[in-house]
Amino acid sequence: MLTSALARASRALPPGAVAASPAGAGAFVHRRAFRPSATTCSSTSSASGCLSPVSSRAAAFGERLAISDRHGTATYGALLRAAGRVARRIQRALGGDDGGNPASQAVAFLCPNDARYVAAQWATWLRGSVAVPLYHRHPRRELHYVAGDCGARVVLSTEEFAEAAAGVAREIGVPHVTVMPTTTTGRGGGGAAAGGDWRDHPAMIVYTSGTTGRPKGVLSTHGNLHAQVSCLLEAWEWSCDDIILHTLPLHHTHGIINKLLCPLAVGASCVMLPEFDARQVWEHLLSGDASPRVNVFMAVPTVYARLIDYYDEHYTRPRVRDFVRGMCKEHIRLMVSGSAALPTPVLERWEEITGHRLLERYGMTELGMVLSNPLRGDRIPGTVGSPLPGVEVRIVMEAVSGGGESCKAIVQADSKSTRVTPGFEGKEGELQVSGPSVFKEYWRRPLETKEAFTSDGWFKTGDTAVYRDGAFRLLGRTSADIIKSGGYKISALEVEWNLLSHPDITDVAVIGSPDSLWGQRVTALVVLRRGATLTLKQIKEWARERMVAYTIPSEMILMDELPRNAMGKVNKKDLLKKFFP
Ligand code: MLC
Ligand code: AMP
Repeated sequence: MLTSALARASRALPPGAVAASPAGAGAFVHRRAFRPSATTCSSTSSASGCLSPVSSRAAAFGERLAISDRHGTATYGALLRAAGRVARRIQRALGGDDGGNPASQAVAFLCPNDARYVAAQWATWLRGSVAVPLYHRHPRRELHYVAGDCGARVVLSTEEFAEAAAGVAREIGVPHVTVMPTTTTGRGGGGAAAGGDWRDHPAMIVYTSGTTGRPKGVLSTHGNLHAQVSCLLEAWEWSCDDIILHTLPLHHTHGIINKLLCPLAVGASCVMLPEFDARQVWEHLLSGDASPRVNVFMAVPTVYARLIDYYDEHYTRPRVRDFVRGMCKEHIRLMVSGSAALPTPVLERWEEITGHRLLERYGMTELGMVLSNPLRGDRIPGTVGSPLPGVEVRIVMEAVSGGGESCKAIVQADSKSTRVTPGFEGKEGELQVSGPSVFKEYWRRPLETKEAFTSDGWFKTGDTAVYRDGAFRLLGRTSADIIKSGGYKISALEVEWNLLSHPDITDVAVIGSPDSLWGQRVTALVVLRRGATLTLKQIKEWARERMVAYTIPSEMILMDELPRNAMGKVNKKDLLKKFFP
Protein backbone atom coordinates (compact mmCIF):
# COMPACT_ATOMS: atom_id res chain seq x y z
CA MET A 1 0.00 0.00 0.00
CA LEU A 2 2.83 2.30 0.93
CA THR A 3 4.59 1.58 -2.34
CA SER A 4 1.56 2.31 -4.41
CA ALA A 5 0.85 5.49 -2.47
CA LEU A 6 4.38 6.66 -3.15
CA ALA A 7 4.16 5.66 -6.75
CA ARG A 8 0.95 7.65 -7.06
CA ALA A 9 2.51 10.59 -5.27
CA SER A 10 5.54 10.42 -7.52
CA ARG A 11 3.35 10.49 -10.60
CA ALA A 12 2.15 13.83 -9.37
CA LEU A 13 5.63 15.24 -9.46
CA PRO A 14 7.28 17.07 -12.29
CA PRO A 15 10.08 15.20 -14.06
CA GLY A 16 12.88 17.07 -12.29
CA ALA A 17 11.25 16.38 -8.96
CA VAL A 18 10.94 12.63 -9.47
CA ALA A 19 14.62 12.45 -10.24
CA ALA A 20 15.33 14.27 -7.01
CA SER A 21 13.55 11.87 -4.76
CA PRO A 22 14.74 9.98 -3.02
CA ALA A 23 18.20 10.88 -4.27
CA GLY A 24 17.90 14.64 -3.85
CA ALA A 25 16.79 14.37 -0.28
CA GLY A 26 20.23 13.23 0.73
CA ALA A 27 21.59 16.66 0.03
CA PHE A 28 19.61 17.90 2.97
CA VAL A 29 20.04 15.11 5.45
CA HIS A 30 22.63 15.98 7.99
CA ARG A 31 24.70 14.01 10.45
CA ARG A 32 22.10 12.61 12.83
CA ALA A 33 19.80 11.79 9.97
CA PHE A 34 22.31 9.37 8.56
CA ARG A 35 22.29 7.33 11.76
CA PRO A 36 20.77 4.01 10.74
CA SER A 37 17.63 3.07 12.63
CA ALA A 38 14.26 1.64 11.83
CA THR A 39 12.69 5.05 11.43
CA THR A 40 15.45 7.25 10.12
CA CYS A 41 15.28 8.83 6.74
CA SER A 42 18.79 7.62 5.98
CA SER A 43 17.50 5.67 3.02
CA THR A 44 17.24 9.02 1.31
CA SER A 45 21.00 9.30 1.02
CA SER A 46 23.22 9.88 -1.99
CA ALA A 47 23.54 13.61 -2.04
CA SER A 48 23.08 14.74 -5.57
CA GLY A 49 22.59 18.40 -4.83
CA CYS A 50 19.84 18.22 -7.44
CA LEU A 51 17.72 21.33 -7.32
CA SER A 52 14.03 20.74 -7.18
CA PRO A 53 11.02 22.00 -5.26
CA VAL A 54 11.43 21.36 -1.54
CA SER A 55 8.15 19.46 -1.70
CA SER A 56 9.57 16.88 -4.08
CA ARG A 57 11.61 15.31 -1.28
CA ALA A 58 8.36 14.34 0.41
CA ALA A 59 7.87 11.23 -1.70
CA ALA A 60 10.91 9.72 -0.01
CA PHE A 61 9.44 10.23 3.45
CA GLY A 62 6.22 8.36 2.66
CA GLU A 63 4.29 7.53 5.78
CA ARG A 64 6.44 9.51 8.20
CA LEU A 65 4.54 12.12 10.17
CA ALA A 66 4.82 15.51 8.50
CA ILE A 67 2.21 17.72 10.15
CA SER A 68 0.27 17.53 13.35
CA ASP A 69 -2.43 20.18 13.69
CA ARG A 70 -5.75 20.73 15.47
CA HIS A 71 -7.53 18.56 12.90
CA GLY A 72 -5.25 15.53 13.22
CA THR A 73 -2.09 14.37 11.55
CA ALA A 74 -0.82 14.13 7.99
CA THR A 75 1.99 11.99 6.69
CA TYR A 76 4.22 13.09 3.84
CA GLY A 77 2.35 10.73 1.56
CA ALA A 78 -1.02 12.19 2.58
CA LEU A 79 0.26 15.71 1.97
CA LEU A 80 1.46 14.80 -1.48
CA ARG A 81 -1.81 13.09 -2.33
CA ALA A 82 -3.75 16.13 -1.08
CA ALA A 83 -1.48 18.42 -3.09
CA GLY A 84 -2.05 16.28 -6.15
CA ARG A 85 -5.82 16.61 -5.73
CA VAL A 86 -5.61 20.38 -5.33
CA ALA A 87 -3.36 20.61 -8.40
CA ARG A 88 -5.98 18.75 -10.43
CA ARG A 89 -8.72 21.05 -9.15
CA ILE A 90 -6.69 24.04 -10.23
CA GLN A 91 -6.22 22.47 -13.62
CA ARG A 92 -9.97 21.88 -13.95
CA ALA A 93 -10.80 25.41 -12.78
CA LEU A 94 -8.49 26.89 -15.37
CA GLY A 95 -10.04 24.61 -17.99
CA GLY A 96 -8.72 25.15 -21.48
CA ASP A 97 -7.49 28.54 -20.36
CA ASP A 98 -4.36 27.09 -18.79
CA GLY A 99 -2.29 29.99 -19.99
CA GLY A 100 0.31 27.73 -21.55
CA ASN A 101 3.23 27.88 -19.20
CA PRO A 102 2.35 27.27 -15.53
CA ALA A 103 5.75 28.67 -14.55
CA SER A 104 4.49 32.13 -15.33
CA GLN A 105 1.34 31.63 -13.27
CA ALA A 106 0.97 32.84 -9.74
CA VAL A 107 -1.33 30.92 -7.40
CA ALA A 108 -2.48 32.98 -4.41
CA PHE A 109 -3.67 30.95 -1.44
CA LEU A 110 -5.44 31.81 1.79
CA CYS A 111 -5.13 28.99 4.31
CA PRO A 112 -4.86 28.72 8.07
CA ASN A 113 -1.73 27.36 9.72
CA ASP A 114 -2.36 23.68 9.20
CA ALA A 115 -1.71 20.85 6.75
CA ARG A 116 -3.95 22.45 4.14
CA TYR A 117 -1.51 25.34 3.79
CA VAL A 118 1.18 22.82 2.82
CA ALA A 119 -1.19 21.08 0.40
CA ALA A 120 -1.89 24.41 -1.32
CA GLN A 121 1.80 25.33 -1.49
CA TRP A 122 2.83 21.95 -2.85
CA ALA A 123 -0.07 21.83 -5.31
CA THR A 124 1.26 25.06 -6.73
CA TRP A 125 4.74 23.60 -7.06
CA LEU A 126 3.45 20.34 -8.53
CA ARG A 127 2.02 22.47 -11.32
CA GLY A 128 5.30 24.33 -11.64
CA SER A 129 3.54 27.58 -10.66
CA VAL A 130 4.50 30.34 -8.24
CA ALA A 131 3.17 30.17 -4.66
CA VAL A 132 1.85 33.43 -3.19
CA PRO A 133 0.67 33.08 0.42
CA LEU A 134 -2.07 35.41 1.63
CA TYR A 135 -2.75 36.11 5.30
CA HIS A 136 -6.24 35.60 6.71
CA ARG A 137 -5.91 38.47 9.19
CA HIS A 138 -5.32 40.96 6.40
CA PRO A 139 -8.26 43.15 5.40
CA ARG A 140 -9.92 42.47 2.07
CA ARG A 141 -8.23 45.51 0.54
CA GLU A 142 -4.78 44.07 1.22
CA LEU A 143 -5.71 40.61 -0.04
CA HIS A 144 -7.00 42.18 -3.21
CA TYR A 145 -3.82 44.20 -3.63
CA VAL A 146 -1.52 41.17 -3.28
CA ALA A 147 -3.59 38.84 -5.47
CA GLY A 148 -3.88 41.56 -8.11
CA ASP A 149 -0.25 42.67 -8.01
CA CYS A 150 1.15 39.14 -8.38
CA GLY A 151 -1.25 38.53 -11.27
CA ALA A 152 -2.74 35.43 -9.63
CA ARG A 153 -4.36 33.09 -12.16
CA VAL A 154 -6.34 31.39 -9.43
CA VAL A 155 -7.09 31.99 -5.74
CA LEU A 156 -7.09 28.97 -3.43
CA SER A 157 -8.56 28.88 0.03
CA THR A 158 -9.86 26.53 2.67
CA GLU A 159 -13.59 26.45 3.47
CA GLU A 160 -13.38 28.90 6.36
CA PHE A 161 -11.83 31.60 4.19
CA ALA A 162 -13.85 30.81 1.08
CA GLU A 163 -15.97 33.94 1.27
CA ALA A 164 -13.01 36.33 1.42
CA ALA A 165 -11.00 34.37 -1.16
CA ALA A 166 -13.91 34.00 -3.58
CA GLY A 167 -14.52 37.76 -3.25
CA VAL A 168 -10.91 38.51 -4.12
CA ALA A 169 -10.98 36.03 -7.01
CA ARG A 170 -14.12 37.70 -8.34
CA GLU A 171 -12.58 41.15 -8.08
CA ILE A 172 -9.54 40.16 -10.12
CA GLY A 173 -11.57 37.94 -12.48
CA VAL A 174 -10.00 34.52 -11.81
CA PRO A 175 -11.41 31.23 -10.49
CA HIS A 176 -11.55 30.33 -6.80
CA VAL A 177 -10.64 26.78 -5.75
CA THR A 178 -11.26 25.21 -2.36
CA VAL A 179 -8.52 23.28 -0.61
CA MET A 180 -9.99 20.19 1.04
CA PRO A 181 -8.78 18.53 4.25
CA THR A 182 -5.67 16.41 3.82
CA THR A 183 -7.16 13.40 5.52
CA THR A 184 -9.72 12.59 2.84
CA THR A 185 -8.88 9.66 0.64
CA GLY A 186 -8.74 9.81 -3.09
CA ARG A 187 -6.50 9.51 -6.06
CA GLY A 188 -3.17 11.24 -6.12
CA GLY A 189 -1.71 12.70 -9.23
CA GLY A 190 -1.13 16.24 -10.28
CA GLY A 191 -1.65 18.73 -12.97
CA ALA A 192 0.65 19.90 -15.66
CA ALA A 193 4.21 20.34 -14.55
CA ALA A 194 7.20 21.86 -16.15
CA GLY A 195 10.33 19.75 -16.40
CA GLY A 196 13.99 20.61 -16.78
CA ASP A 197 16.28 22.33 -14.35
CA TRP A 198 14.44 23.81 -11.41
CA ARG A 199 17.18 26.13 -10.30
CA ASP A 200 15.87 29.23 -12.04
CA HIS A 201 12.23 28.28 -11.84
CA PRO A 202 10.14 30.93 -9.96
CA ALA A 203 8.86 29.37 -6.73
CA MET A 204 7.36 31.92 -4.38
CA ILE A 205 6.41 35.58 -4.04
CA VAL A 206 6.29 37.03 -0.53
CA TYR A 207 5.18 40.62 -0.06
CA THR A 208 7.35 42.98 1.94
CA SER A 209 7.17 46.67 2.80
CA GLY A 210 9.85 49.07 1.75
CA THR A 211 10.61 52.77 1.70
CA THR A 212 8.87 53.28 -1.62
CA GLY A 213 5.30 52.68 -2.72
CA ARG A 214 3.11 49.74 -1.85
CA PRO A 215 4.50 46.39 -0.66
CA LYS A 216 6.72 44.67 -3.20
CA GLY A 217 6.59 41.03 -4.18
CA VAL A 218 9.89 39.30 -3.45
CA LEU A 219 10.27 36.58 -6.07
CA SER A 220 12.48 33.64 -5.10
CA THR A 221 13.35 30.73 -7.36
CA HIS A 222 13.47 27.09 -6.30
CA GLY A 223 17.25 27.47 -6.36
CA ASN A 224 16.96 30.36 -3.87
CA LEU A 225 14.67 28.38 -1.57
CA HIS A 226 16.95 25.37 -1.81
CA ALA A 227 19.89 27.53 -0.70
CA GLN A 228 17.88 29.22 2.06
CA VAL A 229 16.77 25.88 3.46
CA SER A 230 19.99 23.90 3.06
CA CYS A 231 22.22 26.41 4.88
CA LEU A 232 19.95 26.12 7.94
CA LEU A 233 19.77 22.35 7.76
CA GLU A 234 23.53 22.23 7.90
CA ALA A 235 24.18 24.98 10.45
CA TRP A 236 21.47 23.97 12.90
CA GLU A 237 21.86 20.24 12.28
CA TRP A 238 18.28 19.54 11.36
CA SER A 239 17.38 15.86 11.28
CA CYS A 240 14.36 13.73 10.53
CA ASP A 241 14.02 13.10 14.28
CA ASP A 242 13.26 16.77 14.93
CA ILE A 243 9.82 18.05 15.86
CA ILE A 244 9.25 21.79 15.65
CA LEU A 245 6.41 23.77 17.18
CA HIS A 246 5.07 26.21 14.56
CA THR A 247 3.27 29.31 15.79
CA LEU A 248 4.20 32.06 13.35
CA PRO A 249 2.26 33.52 10.43
CA LEU A 250 2.86 31.78 7.12
CA HIS A 251 3.07 34.78 4.80
CA HIS A 252 6.65 35.58 5.84
CA THR A 253 10.08 34.03 5.57
CA HIS A 254 10.47 33.12 9.24
CA GLY A 255 7.31 31.01 9.28
CA ILE A 256 7.69 29.62 5.75
CA ILE A 257 11.38 28.82 5.40
CA ASN A 258 12.79 28.35 8.89
CA LYS A 259 9.81 26.71 10.54
CA LEU A 260 8.06 24.84 7.73
CA LEU A 261 10.24 24.09 4.74
CA CYS A 262 13.29 23.18 6.85
CA PRO A 263 11.55 20.41 8.77
CA LEU A 264 9.71 19.19 5.67
CA ALA A 265 12.95 19.04 3.68
CA VAL A 266 14.49 16.49 6.06
CA GLY A 267 11.47 14.37 6.88
CA ALA A 268 11.02 15.91 10.32
CA SER A 269 7.63 16.82 11.85
CA CYS A 270 5.92 20.12 12.38
CA VAL A 271 3.31 20.69 15.09
CA MET A 272 1.19 23.60 13.86
CA LEU A 273 -0.87 25.86 16.07
CA PRO A 274 -3.39 28.08 14.29
CA GLU A 275 -1.75 31.14 15.87
CA PHE A 276 0.45 32.15 18.74
CA ASP A 277 -1.03 31.49 22.15
CA ALA A 278 1.31 31.63 25.16
CA ARG A 279 -0.55 29.00 27.19
CA GLN A 280 -0.59 26.50 24.34
CA VAL A 281 3.06 27.03 23.53
CA TRP A 282 4.04 26.39 27.13
CA GLU A 283 1.85 23.30 27.21
CA HIS A 284 3.61 21.89 24.16
CA LEU A 285 7.05 22.73 25.47
CA LEU A 286 6.29 21.11 28.81
CA SER A 287 4.21 18.07 27.98
CA GLY A 288 6.37 15.11 28.87
CA ASP A 289 4.26 12.36 27.37
CA ALA A 290 2.80 14.20 24.40
CA SER A 291 3.26 12.67 21.03
CA PRO A 292 4.80 14.11 19.00
CA ARG A 293 7.06 15.79 21.57
CA VAL A 294 8.51 19.08 20.45
CA ASN A 295 12.29 19.52 20.53
CA VAL A 296 12.79 22.68 18.41
CA PHE A 297 11.24 26.11 18.83
CA MET A 298 11.74 29.39 16.95
CA ALA A 299 10.07 32.75 17.33
CA VAL A 300 10.39 36.52 17.20
CA PRO A 301 11.55 38.36 20.36
CA THR A 302 8.02 39.59 21.13
CA VAL A 303 6.85 35.97 21.40
CA TYR A 304 9.61 35.17 23.91
CA ALA A 305 8.68 38.30 25.89
CA ARG A 306 5.04 37.16 25.93
CA LEU A 307 6.04 33.67 27.05
CA ILE A 308 8.08 35.18 29.87
CA ASP A 309 5.06 37.26 30.96
CA TYR A 310 2.92 34.12 31.00
CA TYR A 311 5.53 32.22 32.99
CA ASP A 312 5.83 35.04 35.55
CA GLU A 313 2.09 35.10 36.00
CA HIS A 314 1.28 31.39 36.04
CA TYR A 315 4.34 29.40 37.03
CA THR A 316 5.11 30.95 40.38
CA ARG A 317 5.81 27.98 42.66
CA PRO A 318 9.48 26.92 42.97
CA ARG A 319 8.70 23.28 42.15
CA VAL A 320 6.87 24.29 38.99
CA ARG A 321 9.77 26.48 37.99
CA ASP A 322 12.21 23.61 38.49
CA PHE A 323 9.94 21.42 36.38
CA VAL A 324 9.84 24.00 33.56
CA ARG A 325 13.60 24.30 33.50
CA GLY A 326 14.11 20.54 33.72
CA MET A 327 11.72 19.78 30.88
CA CYS A 328 13.19 22.42 28.59
CA LYS A 329 16.75 21.35 29.34
CA GLU A 330 15.98 17.70 28.81
CA HIS A 331 13.73 17.70 25.76
CA ILE A 332 14.49 20.77 23.70
CA ARG A 333 17.62 20.85 21.60
CA LEU A 334 17.30 24.23 19.90
CA MET A 335 15.55 27.54 20.55
CA VAL A 336 16.05 30.35 18.05
CA SER A 337 15.15 34.03 18.01
CA GLY A 338 15.11 36.33 15.01
CA SER A 339 13.28 38.78 12.72
CA ALA A 340 14.12 41.63 15.10
CA ALA A 341 16.82 42.46 17.62
CA LEU A 342 16.63 40.26 20.71
CA PRO A 343 16.83 42.48 23.80
CA THR A 344 19.50 41.18 26.18
CA PRO A 345 17.10 41.19 29.18
CA VAL A 346 14.83 38.81 27.25
CA LEU A 347 17.77 36.55 26.36
CA GLU A 348 18.96 36.50 29.98
CA ARG A 349 15.54 35.90 31.50
CA TRP A 350 14.78 33.12 29.02
CA GLU A 351 18.06 31.45 29.92
CA GLU A 352 17.20 31.70 33.60
CA ILE A 353 13.77 30.15 33.00
CA THR A 354 14.62 27.38 30.56
CA GLY A 355 18.37 26.89 30.77
CA HIS A 356 18.58 27.70 27.04
CA ARG A 357 20.56 30.59 25.67
CA LEU A 358 18.57 31.60 22.61
CA LEU A 359 20.37 31.27 19.31
CA GLU A 360 19.93 34.65 17.63
CA ARG A 361 20.19 34.90 13.88
CA TYR A 362 19.57 37.58 11.25
CA GLY A 363 17.67 37.30 8.00
CA MET A 364 15.44 39.02 5.49
CA THR A 365 12.63 38.15 3.09
CA GLU A 366 14.90 38.79 0.13
CA LEU A 367 17.68 36.57 1.48
CA GLY A 368 16.45 33.93 3.88
CA MET A 369 18.84 33.65 6.80
CA VAL A 370 22.20 35.37 6.54
CA LEU A 371 24.03 35.44 9.88
CA SER A 372 23.70 33.07 12.79
CA ASN A 373 25.17 32.43 16.18
CA PRO A 374 26.67 28.94 16.39
CA LEU A 375 24.68 25.85 17.27
CA ARG A 376 27.71 24.66 19.22
CA GLY A 377 29.95 27.30 20.73
CA ASP A 378 29.49 30.69 22.33
CA ARG A 379 26.34 32.62 21.58
CA ILE A 380 27.22 36.21 22.39
CA PRO A 381 24.28 38.37 23.53
CA GLY A 382 23.59 41.26 21.17
CA THR A 383 25.34 39.59 18.24
CA VAL A 384 24.15 37.55 15.27
CA GLY A 385 27.28 35.47 14.81
CA SER A 386 28.76 34.84 11.38
CA PRO A 387 27.59 34.02 7.83
CA LEU A 388 25.67 30.81 7.22
CA PRO A 389 27.11 28.26 4.77
CA GLY A 390 26.93 29.51 1.19
CA VAL A 391 26.24 33.13 2.18
CA GLU A 392 28.75 35.93 1.67
CA VAL A 393 28.44 39.25 3.47
CA ARG A 394 30.34 42.50 3.51
CA ILE A 395 30.12 45.74 5.45
CA VAL A 396 30.43 48.77 3.23
CA MET A 397 31.06 52.31 4.34
CA GLU A 398 30.99 55.44 2.33
CA ALA A 399 34.54 56.68 2.09
CA VAL A 400 35.11 60.31 1.29
CA SER A 401 38.26 60.68 -0.75
CA GLY A 402 39.78 63.68 -2.53
CA GLY A 403 37.79 63.01 -5.68
CA GLY A 404 34.41 62.63 -3.96
CA GLU A 405 32.50 59.76 -2.37
CA SER A 406 33.04 56.09 -3.04
CA CYS A 407 32.10 52.88 -1.29
CA LYS A 408 34.57 50.76 0.52
CA ALA A 409 34.09 47.22 1.81
CA ILE A 410 35.68 47.21 5.23
CA VAL A 411 34.70 43.66 6.19
CA GLN A 412 34.05 40.68 3.95
CA ALA A 413 33.12 37.25 5.26
CA ASP A 414 31.70 33.84 4.51
CA SER A 415 31.09 30.89 6.79
CA LYS A 416 34.78 29.97 6.80
CA SER A 417 36.69 33.22 7.02
CA THR A 418 36.42 36.93 7.70
CA ARG A 419 38.70 39.59 6.27
CA VAL A 420 38.76 42.99 7.96
CA THR A 421 40.50 45.93 6.32
CA PRO A 422 43.23 46.93 8.79
CA GLY A 423 42.15 49.86 10.93
CA PHE A 424 38.44 49.31 10.25
CA GLU A 425 37.49 46.67 12.84
CA GLY A 426 34.53 47.95 14.85
CA LYS A 427 33.55 50.53 12.21
CA GLU A 428 29.95 50.47 11.08
CA GLY A 429 28.49 50.42 7.58
CA GLU A 430 25.76 48.93 5.45
CA LEU A 431 25.47 45.15 5.38
CA GLN A 432 25.46 43.72 1.85
CA VAL A 433 24.85 40.12 0.88
CA SER A 434 25.62 37.83 -2.03
CA GLY A 435 25.09 34.13 -2.78
CA PRO A 436 22.59 31.61 -4.17
CA SER A 437 19.96 32.39 -1.53
CA VAL A 438 19.55 36.00 -2.72
CA PHE A 439 16.12 36.48 -4.34
CA LYS A 440 15.65 36.88 -8.07
CA GLU A 441 13.72 40.13 -8.35
CA TYR A 442 10.95 42.35 -7.04
CA TRP A 443 8.00 41.13 -9.03
CA ARG A 444 7.36 43.39 -12.01
CA ARG A 445 9.54 46.13 -10.53
CA PRO A 446 12.75 46.19 -12.57
CA LEU A 447 13.75 49.64 -11.35
CA GLU A 448 13.43 48.77 -7.66
CA THR A 449 15.26 45.50 -8.31
CA LYS A 450 18.12 47.33 -9.96
CA GLU A 451 18.33 49.87 -7.16
CA ALA A 452 18.44 47.16 -4.52
CA PHE A 453 21.77 45.83 -5.82
CA THR A 454 25.22 47.37 -6.16
CA SER A 455 26.82 47.54 -9.59
CA ASP A 456 28.89 44.46 -8.68
CA GLY A 457 25.80 42.44 -7.74
CA TRP A 458 25.57 42.65 -3.95
CA PHE A 459 22.16 43.09 -2.31
CA LYS A 460 21.95 46.23 -0.17
CA THR A 461 20.10 45.26 3.02
CA GLY A 462 19.55 48.76 4.40
CA ASP A 463 20.71 47.44 7.77
CA THR A 464 23.67 48.97 9.56
CA ALA A 465 26.11 46.41 10.91
CA VAL A 466 29.44 46.22 12.64
CA TYR A 467 31.99 43.41 13.03
CA ARG A 468 33.66 43.28 16.41
CA ASP A 469 35.32 40.59 18.56
CA GLY A 470 34.65 37.85 16.02
CA ALA A 471 30.92 38.46 15.53
CA PHE A 472 28.52 40.63 13.55
CA ARG A 473 26.09 42.98 15.30
CA LEU A 474 23.09 44.76 13.82
CA LEU A 475 22.77 48.41 14.78
CA GLY A 476 19.42 49.19 13.16
CA ARG A 477 17.98 50.30 9.85
CA THR A 478 19.63 53.03 7.83
CA SER A 479 16.17 54.47 7.16
CA ALA A 480 13.84 55.66 9.93
CA ASP A 481 10.95 54.90 7.56
CA ILE A 482 11.16 51.18 8.25
CA ILE A 483 9.61 50.04 11.52
CA LYS A 484 9.88 46.55 12.99
CA SER A 485 7.06 45.74 15.39
CA GLY A 486 6.56 42.25 16.79
CA GLY A 487 8.82 40.99 14.00
CA TYR A 488 6.69 42.54 11.25
CA LYS A 489 8.28 45.03 8.89
CA ILE A 490 6.12 48.12 8.50
CA SER A 491 6.62 51.01 6.10
CA ALA A 492 6.09 54.30 7.93
CA LEU A 493 5.35 55.90 4.57
CA GLU A 494 2.56 53.46 3.85
CA VAL A 495 0.99 54.09 7.26
CA GLU A 496 1.20 57.84 6.56
CA TRP A 497 -0.35 57.35 3.14
CA ASN A 498 -3.25 55.45 4.72
CA LEU A 499 -3.78 57.96 7.53
CA LEU A 500 -3.75 60.90 5.14
CA SER A 501 -6.91 59.49 3.57
CA HIS A 502 -8.72 60.18 6.88
CA PRO A 503 -10.88 63.28 6.35
CA ASP A 504 -9.75 64.95 9.60
CA ILE A 505 -6.01 64.43 9.19
CA THR A 506 -4.09 67.07 7.25
CA ASP A 507 -0.51 66.07 8.00
CA VAL A 508 1.15 63.10 9.61
CA ALA A 509 4.57 61.64 10.38
CA VAL A 510 4.90 58.04 11.54
CA ILE A 511 7.83 56.87 13.61
CA GLY A 512 8.85 53.63 15.30
CA SER A 513 9.03 54.38 19.00
CA PRO A 514 11.03 52.04 21.22
CA ASP A 515 9.04 49.44 23.12
CA SER A 516 10.23 46.63 25.36
CA LEU A 517 7.52 44.18 24.21
CA TRP A 518 7.11 44.99 20.53
CA GLY A 519 10.64 46.21 19.76
CA GLN A 520 9.11 49.27 18.15
CA ARG A 521 5.59 50.63 18.14
CA VAL A 522 3.85 52.55 15.39
CA THR A 523 3.50 56.11 16.69
CA ALA A 524 1.68 58.70 14.59
CA LEU A 525 2.33 62.41 14.98
CA VAL A 526 -0.85 63.90 13.63
CA VAL A 527 -2.01 67.36 12.57
CA LEU A 528 -5.80 67.67 12.47
CA ARG A 529 -8.07 69.76 10.29
CA ARG A 530 -8.93 72.98 12.12
CA GLY A 531 -11.72 72.38 14.64
CA ALA A 532 -11.59 68.59 14.30
CA THR A 533 -11.13 66.19 17.20
CA LEU A 534 -9.90 62.64 16.92
CA THR A 535 -8.96 60.00 19.47
CA LEU A 536 -6.65 57.03 19.05
CA LYS A 537 -9.65 54.75 19.55
CA GLN A 538 -11.47 56.44 16.67
CA ILE A 539 -8.45 56.11 14.40
CA LYS A 540 -8.17 52.41 15.26
CA GLU A 541 -11.82 51.82 14.44
CA TRP A 542 -11.58 53.76 11.20
CA ALA A 543 -8.43 51.86 10.20
CA ARG A 544 -9.69 48.36 11.01
CA GLU A 545 -11.19 47.73 7.55
CA ARG A 546 -8.50 49.59 5.69
CA MET A 547 -5.17 48.76 7.22
CA VAL A 548 -3.28 45.63 8.20
CA ALA A 549 -3.80 45.32 11.99
CA TYR A 550 -0.15 45.44 12.99
CA THR A 551 0.39 48.66 11.00
CA ILE A 552 -2.35 50.60 12.80
CA PRO A 553 -0.79 53.19 15.15
CA SER A 554 -0.85 52.17 18.79
CA GLU A 555 0.06 55.67 19.87
CA MET A 556 -0.96 59.11 18.61
CA ILE A 557 0.59 62.49 19.40
CA LEU A 558 -1.42 65.51 18.30
CA MET A 559 0.66 68.38 16.87
CA ASP A 560 -0.18 71.90 15.68
CA GLU A 561 2.26 71.41 12.86
CA LEU A 562 5.10 69.09 11.92
CA PRO A 563 8.64 70.47 12.00
CA ARG A 564 9.84 70.43 8.39
CA ASN A 565 13.21 71.47 7.02
CA ALA A 566 13.82 73.78 4.06
CA MET A 567 13.25 70.83 1.71
CA GLY A 568 9.84 70.24 3.35
CA LYS A 569 11.05 66.99 4.94
CA VAL A 570 10.38 65.83 8.47
CA ASN A 571 13.51 64.65 10.25
CA LYS A 572 12.24 61.51 11.95
CA LYS A 573 15.45 60.81 13.82
CA ASP A 574 15.10 64.23 15.48
CA LEU A 575 11.45 63.57 16.28
CA LEU A 576 12.38 60.28 17.89
CA LYS A 577 15.01 61.99 20.02
CA LYS A 578 12.56 64.71 21.00
CA PHE A 579 9.62 62.50 21.98
CA PHE A 580 11.48 59.36 23.09
CA PRO A 581 14.82 60.61 24.42
C1 MLC B 1 -0.48 42.43 16.77
N1 MLC B 1 -0.59 43.73 17.10
C2 MLC B 1 0.53 44.36 16.79
C3 MLC B 1 1.35 43.37 16.22
N2 MLC B 1 0.70 42.18 16.22
N3 MLC B 1 0.90 45.61 16.95
C4 MLC B 1 2.12 45.95 16.56
N4 MLC B 1 2.96 45.07 16.00
C5 MLC B 1 2.61 43.79 15.82
N5 MLC B 1 3.46 42.94 15.26
C6 MLC B 1 -1.70 44.41 17.74
C7 MLC B 1 -3.00 43.83 17.39
O1 MLC B 1 -3.55 44.45 16.25
C8 MLC B 1 -3.80 44.13 18.64
O2 MLC B 1 -4.23 45.46 18.63
C9 MLC B 1 -2.77 43.98 19.75
O3 MLC B 1 -1.51 44.23 19.13
C10 MLC B 1 -2.73 42.66 20.38
O4 MLC B 1 -2.86 41.70 19.39
P1 MLC B 1 -2.75 40.18 19.67
O5 MLC B 1 -3.78 39.51 18.87
O6 MLC B 1 -2.73 39.90 21.12
O7 MLC B 1 -1.33 39.90 19.10
P2 MLC B 1 -0.93 38.54 18.49
O8 MLC B 1 -1.87 38.16 17.43
O9 MLC B 1 -0.72 37.60 19.62
O10 MLC B 1 0.44 38.84 17.75
C11 MLC B 1 1.63 39.01 18.40
C12 MLC B 1 2.68 38.25 17.60
C13 MLC B 1 2.55 38.64 16.12
C14 MLC B 1 4.03 38.62 18.16
C15 MLC B 1 2.48 36.74 17.75
O11 MLC B 1 2.82 40.00 15.99
C16 MLC B 1 3.42 37.82 15.22
O12 MLC B 1 3.07 36.71 14.84
N6 MLC B 1 4.61 38.34 14.85
C17 MLC B 1 5.54 37.60 13.99
C18 MLC B 1 5.73 38.29 12.69
C19 MLC B 1 6.69 37.50 11.79
O13 MLC B 1 6.53 36.30 11.56
N7 MLC B 1 7.71 38.16 11.29
C20 MLC B 1 8.72 37.52 10.48
C21 MLC B 1 8.97 38.35 9.22
S1 MLC B 1 10.23 37.57 8.24
P3 MLC B 1 -5.65 45.90 19.25
O14 MLC B 1 -5.65 47.38 19.13
O15 MLC B 1 -6.65 45.20 18.39
O16 MLC B 1 -5.63 45.40 20.67
C22 MLC B 1 11.65 38.32 8.76
C23 MLC B 1 12.92 37.76 8.29
C24 MLC B 1 13.59 37.13 9.45
O17 MLC B 1 11.61 39.20 9.54
O18 MLC B 1 14.72 37.47 9.79
O19 MLC B 1 12.94 36.28 10.07
P1 AMP C 1 11.69 41.41 6.64
O1 AMP C 1 11.97 42.45 5.62
O2 AMP C 1 10.33 41.43 7.20
O3 AMP C 1 12.11 40.09 6.16
O4 AMP C 1 12.62 41.75 7.85
C1 AMP C 1 14.01 41.74 7.71
C2 AMP C 1 14.61 42.72 8.65
O5 AMP C 1 14.42 42.29 10.00
C3 AMP C 1 16.09 42.88 8.50
O6 AMP C 1 16.41 43.71 7.42
C4 AMP C 1 16.46 43.45 9.85
O7 AMP C 1 16.23 44.83 9.88
C5 AMP C 1 15.48 42.77 10.79
N1 AMP C 1 16.09 41.65 11.51
C6 AMP C 1 15.96 40.32 11.27
N2 AMP C 1 16.64 39.61 12.19
C7 AMP C 1 17.21 40.49 13.03
C8 AMP C 1 18.05 40.40 14.19
N3 AMP C 1 18.40 39.22 14.71
N4 AMP C 1 18.45 41.54 14.78
C9 AMP C 1 18.09 42.74 14.29
N5 AMP C 1 17.31 42.90 13.22
C10 AMP C 1 16.87 41.80 12.59
